[in-house]
Amino acid sequence: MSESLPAPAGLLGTIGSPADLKRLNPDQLTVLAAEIRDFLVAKVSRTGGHLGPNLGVVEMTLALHRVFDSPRDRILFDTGHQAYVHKIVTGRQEGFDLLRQFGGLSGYPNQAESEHDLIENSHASTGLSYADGLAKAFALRGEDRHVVAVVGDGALTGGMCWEALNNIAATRNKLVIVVNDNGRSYAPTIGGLAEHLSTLRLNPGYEKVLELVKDALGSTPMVGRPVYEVLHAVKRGIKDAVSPQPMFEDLGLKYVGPVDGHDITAIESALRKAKGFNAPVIVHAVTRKGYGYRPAEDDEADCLHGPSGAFSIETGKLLAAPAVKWTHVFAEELVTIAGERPDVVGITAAMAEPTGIATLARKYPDRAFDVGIAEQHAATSAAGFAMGGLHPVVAVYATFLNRAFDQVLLDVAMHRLPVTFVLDRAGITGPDGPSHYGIWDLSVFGVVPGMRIAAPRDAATLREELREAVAIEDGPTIVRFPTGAVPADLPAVRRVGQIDVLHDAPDTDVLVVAIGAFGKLGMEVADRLAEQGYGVTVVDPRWVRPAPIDVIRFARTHRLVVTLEDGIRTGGVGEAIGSMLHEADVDVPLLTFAVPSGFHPHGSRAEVLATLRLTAPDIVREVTESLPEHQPLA
Ligand SMILES: Cc1ncc(C[n+]2csc(CCOP(=O)(O)OP(=O)(O)O)c2C)c(N)n1
Repeated sequence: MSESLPAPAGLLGTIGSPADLKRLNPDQLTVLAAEIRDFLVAKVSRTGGHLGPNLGVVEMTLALHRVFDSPRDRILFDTGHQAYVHKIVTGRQEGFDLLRQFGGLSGYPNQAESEHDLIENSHASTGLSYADGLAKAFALRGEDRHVVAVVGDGALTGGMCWEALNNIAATRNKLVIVVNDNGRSYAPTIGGLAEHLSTLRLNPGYEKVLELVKDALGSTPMVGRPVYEVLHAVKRGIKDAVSPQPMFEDLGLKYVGPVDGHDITAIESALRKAKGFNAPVIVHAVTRKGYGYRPAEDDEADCLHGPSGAFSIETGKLLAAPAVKWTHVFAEELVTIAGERPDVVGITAAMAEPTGIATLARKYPDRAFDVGIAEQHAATSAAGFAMGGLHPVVAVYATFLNRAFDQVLLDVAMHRLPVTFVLDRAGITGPDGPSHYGIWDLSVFGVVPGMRIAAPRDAATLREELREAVAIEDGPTIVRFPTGAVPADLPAVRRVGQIDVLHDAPDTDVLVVAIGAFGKLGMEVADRLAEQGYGVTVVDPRWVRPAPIDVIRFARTHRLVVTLEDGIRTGGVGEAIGSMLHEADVDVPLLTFAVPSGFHPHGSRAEVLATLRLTAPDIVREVTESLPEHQPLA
């Protein structure tokens, strides 16, 4: 936890709410923007957090709060990682000392923090759908309020945005969509849309031509028709004449831009124009990620998108010594496997560096595919790769595969296709909070017929289980592991069937089934129980779905079975083991330690696990309470 910095002086110290912004003149706004950048760099350099995206939206956010009347008008942030400036001008400057820390300010909009916040979900490409529904609700209720959605060019690569635009185009609601176009997701945004936006960026006179085209064609009020027209190129002849393609106009949406998102007067006037239109409008703002802070602007990889902890203000480099992370182990092993297996390809959804697919891309550029923020497409295109004779490895954060459940179930598993999903950041991840926790995968994907899920406990088992996964050719696999530094290897004393025995005991009181990275926790529990005289066996099933059948024979010789998993209890591995034991008529009591169902607040991983009582002392207490006397089995 960082000790607090002095309260901001200067103009920033006088800004307690959006009303205070409305009193400032253009010169003062320029000074304020500079102060906000200094504030952001100073605070985030102590706590870590989303820096580059917020440095890029300073002027835009000031303009939004001057032109619109929040919270009466609703300002929505797609993804929400770029809402720090919004927090700063809505009375939350003091909270930044504890940004993303336990009990402190959330890294995303949060309704409990402020009446100015609405969307708490940090998954991308949802903002326009919320905005469409909200604007329709205001219209139906007769409320004269604007809805404003800020969406990045990266988020626009997600299909939901296009479903939303298709619907929004058919309305006449007061909805302003601000496209924050910095040309980047983490890395430069990829794909046809990105190329199209960059052409627009370079053609400031282009909008006038589009106006004429639109007036000539009239609007298209029917849901579905605008996209139909784009897809079927009804307007192709005209479109070709005014190249580049009038993408947004073809959807039937008013378009303003491109406007320089760092020119406060220009962005403000574009927003006022959009507000006055009283129907859906797209304002295309061109910004620079990391603007005004040299180390972020110069950072080719991701413009200091989200430093994970404290960093040097001078250099932008993290202060903590670099550690070998789970992601690195996966990335290196994937490259080795790809060297042996020309059929193995990698897929990432806009997160090449954070998931390690970038390492594969550097070695085998033709075999690594970034599909944009499009996890559903990633899954079904992986099915296509597999149908075409390859073995795709789709690397995503555990939390983001949830939205591709149907694709994994029916497009991949029903066809028994060899696709390996690698779920990074599984379990309780920490500072990003509830919508980034990867705690649902074991339950959600556990119900997929034919799905096999491995949960490695260390670097050695990650390498081994990844190899086993890509060797499976008759159905999909998941390999899931947590965030952060990979722990020291925890070697098995022996292997029984698929199961690794981590600790054998002469007496057989308690069988601890430790899933994945909870192997270390299982050993701590065993040590503490052994100190109290209990005989404890610790096993790691390695493959947890389908339920690990070899656990049955261990369970028969113990008085209590304890399962430990970094995922939700409902439908989790512990419950599956319970059903399996029941069906096998093994009548041994079972204690399942797992994450309770719920949306748990942010903090460090250790702090959150402690509040959930997933620590060795808590587990030992419960175990001993349920086993008052410890006599070994006869
Ligand atoms: C469904 C989903 N997939 C991946 C992510 C991870 N992610 C967070 S921000 C981001 C890039 C967003 O780019 P953009 O919308 O252009 O915003 P910028 O950071 O450039 O301001 C990604 C991929 C996410 N939040 N949600």
